[in-house]
Amino acid sequence: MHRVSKPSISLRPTLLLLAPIALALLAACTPDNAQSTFGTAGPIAEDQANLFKFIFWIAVVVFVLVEGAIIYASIRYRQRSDSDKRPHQTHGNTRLEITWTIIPAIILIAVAVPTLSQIWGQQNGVPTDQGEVVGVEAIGHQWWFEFRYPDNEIITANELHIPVNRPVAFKLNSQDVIHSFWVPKIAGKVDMVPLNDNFIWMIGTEPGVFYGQCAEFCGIAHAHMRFRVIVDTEEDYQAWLKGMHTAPDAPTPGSPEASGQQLFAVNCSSCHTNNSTAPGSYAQEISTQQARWNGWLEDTENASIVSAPNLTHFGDRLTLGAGLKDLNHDSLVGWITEPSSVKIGTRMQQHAAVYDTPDGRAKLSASEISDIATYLLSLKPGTGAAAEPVDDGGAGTAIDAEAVFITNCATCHSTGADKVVGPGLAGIGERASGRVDGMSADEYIEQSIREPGEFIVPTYPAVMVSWSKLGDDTIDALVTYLKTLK
Ligand code: HEC
Ligand code: HEC
Ligand SMILES: [Cu+2]
Repeated sequence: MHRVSKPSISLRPTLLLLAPIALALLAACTPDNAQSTFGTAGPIAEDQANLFKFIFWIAVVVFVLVEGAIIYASIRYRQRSDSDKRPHQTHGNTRLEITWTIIPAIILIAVAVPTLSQIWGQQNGVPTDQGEVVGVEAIGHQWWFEFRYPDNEIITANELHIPVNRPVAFKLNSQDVIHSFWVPKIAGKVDMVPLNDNFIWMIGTEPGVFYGQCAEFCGIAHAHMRFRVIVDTEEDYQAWLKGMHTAPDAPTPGSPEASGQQLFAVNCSSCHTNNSTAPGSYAQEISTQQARWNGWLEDTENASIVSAPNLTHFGDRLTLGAGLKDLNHDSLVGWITEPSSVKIGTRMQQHAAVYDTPDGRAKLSASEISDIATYLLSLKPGTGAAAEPVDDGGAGTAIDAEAVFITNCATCHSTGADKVVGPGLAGIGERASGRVDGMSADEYIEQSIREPGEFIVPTYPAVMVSWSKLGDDTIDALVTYLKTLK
């Protein structure tokens, strides 16, 4: 025994230091942790956790037997004194070799059977015998997630509502990046790949808020993009669906919300839709999102428009910046003031005209930013007391074309010469008649509003969508108003 050397002293502090680190890392595995795969809340995650445990215990038995044999042999047959001779050396023992080939083969088969049957089961498509299936299209973006409910005509971002105990069938794809879609406690993971649809289904069996996570390194903001899956009771889910089709109450004139609404229309609505509650707005948002994306693709460096999260009923959300921060007035003010200080690599600050300043901070005063935040937080399903203030200009009453312009157009057009997303509209009355052969100024301006795709002003992106929904009277008033811009 006197030959056994003790571990050198210097190892001990290292071990002492490593122990708490290892413990801290292991603590991340407790079932309570938001992203632990052990505290499961859905059948797929549960099957996967059970399979893991099954394989783990087989591995433990193999480990104990093999390591035990090694330790036993090295103690039992160690060299005890200088006079000990080397034991007799043997080579080749058919019976032993067959044994230790067959045993691992049996173990591997035992592991393969449940693994393969689970993979098959989950690939087999969404179960149709467990309640009405909810269809969701999840789309990856740099650096956030878009969720579309085609059957309910709802678009939202970064927070997904699903009903408890009903299967949800996801179609996964991506715009410009490869993410891996993963909800650790419920199901996962499948890649979201551009130009390619992948599928996954899941069932949430407990109401609550669950973390989603991109599980594949995708770029600079990989660590800063999460999403939430909110598993609702059937009642809450139906209320959510209904709420997403209920417009918010109009802000009281003169309130911070009203000022925020105006500022949002001018500075933010080129990229963010925040009123997709009316019938038809689902299809409109999909084509608008596509137009924003085309606009960005045309000039990825200098584009002043890019596809962005839909902010309808943003005040009902729990988080900000793709699950990065809890949503409240402070965090929202921080985001609007300087998005990149919250999230590295975000395209919002890179591309929005409102951050086109020497120091990159918003061209907005602190009180303006606070008003926008107050307004966004006020966006919730309304009590139905007041109608949506936008768009119709109030049939019957005199139409305030300037107000219609500020609400719907100013986010992309200045009334002077400056380019924002589209051309500055000063002088449009004069140049309009020369744009298209045989078209009068009025005809051209009206066409620009109703069918902007018919003539694209050279060097500009084709991001403008049709505004026919404003109605004939409002469009007439807009044409008259635009011709006054000098
Ligand atoms: C050039 C397009 C663009 C403009 C203009 C723009 N944004 Fe954004 N915004 C984005 C993009 C892209 C994201 C997603 C950022 C991310 O998560 O990486 C975003 C994210 C957000 C979010 C977080 C959304 C969520 O689901 O968590 C809020 C809130 C927001 N923007 C508010 C505003 C406000 C307020 C303005 C106007 C002052 C504005 N944005 C102007 C592109 C834009
Ligand atoms: C999402 C940004 C965006 C919005 C919102 C938008 N436009 Fe445009 N608009 C553009 C762009 C970009 C162009 C130039 C490319 C083209 O011809 O489509 C343009 C072109 C035009 C033109 C032709 C200008 C010229 O010099 O020939 C007119 C007129 C016009 N828009 C009016 C409007 C009106 C009125 C509204 C509101 C009802 C509006 N736009 C809303 C982006 C937008
Ligand atoms: Cu990712």
